[in-house]
Amino acid sequence: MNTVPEQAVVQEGWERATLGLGGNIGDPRAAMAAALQALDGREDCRVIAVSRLYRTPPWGKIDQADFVNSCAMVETRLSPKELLDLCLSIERGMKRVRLERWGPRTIDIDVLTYGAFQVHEEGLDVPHPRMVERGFVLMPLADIAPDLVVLGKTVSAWLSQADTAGIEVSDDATDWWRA
Ligand code: PH2
Ligand code: MG
Ligand code: MG
Repeated sequence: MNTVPEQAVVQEGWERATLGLGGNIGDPRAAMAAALQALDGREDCRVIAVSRLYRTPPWGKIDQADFVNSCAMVETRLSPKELLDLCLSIERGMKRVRLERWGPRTIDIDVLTYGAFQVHEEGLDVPHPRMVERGFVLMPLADIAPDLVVLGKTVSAWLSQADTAGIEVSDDATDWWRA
């Protein structure tokens, strides 16, 4: 597993953020791989860890196809808002189709955490307010950041209380996103 060593220090001016990725239309694995490559190809953002791939039952609106989900850790010089805007522009560039809230989509990239910061702005809530109750976020996030503290508890502590029924690892590799 490519858990990031806790002692690893982030460079001055950079922050470590986590992202949740998912989709259930088309080829979500290819879409997520392309998104991570786009992030990693920038000089202001690098991907430092990626989880395994998970197949997850739909949450919130259950009459839709299973999702593929993953999480990634990045180091970035972008602000939280700039990172969100970048993720949204990558989604748009991949012609994201999203029909309704919590409904089917080709790709979704959410900013889960940004350093230890709490950000509450128009269109941006970090930590992502629902991440600690979602198995499809916590399981992949625990692959890469089990000891990350989110809203007062570690990711593994949140995971131990979460409903993970039906969630399966669909690819054990962590380099699935590389070309
Ligand atoms: N995303 C949603 C709503 N429901 N369910 C699963 N399993 N995975 C997701 O990524 C997901 C969801 C809204 O972003
Ligand atoms: Mg989402
Ligand atoms: Mg989103």
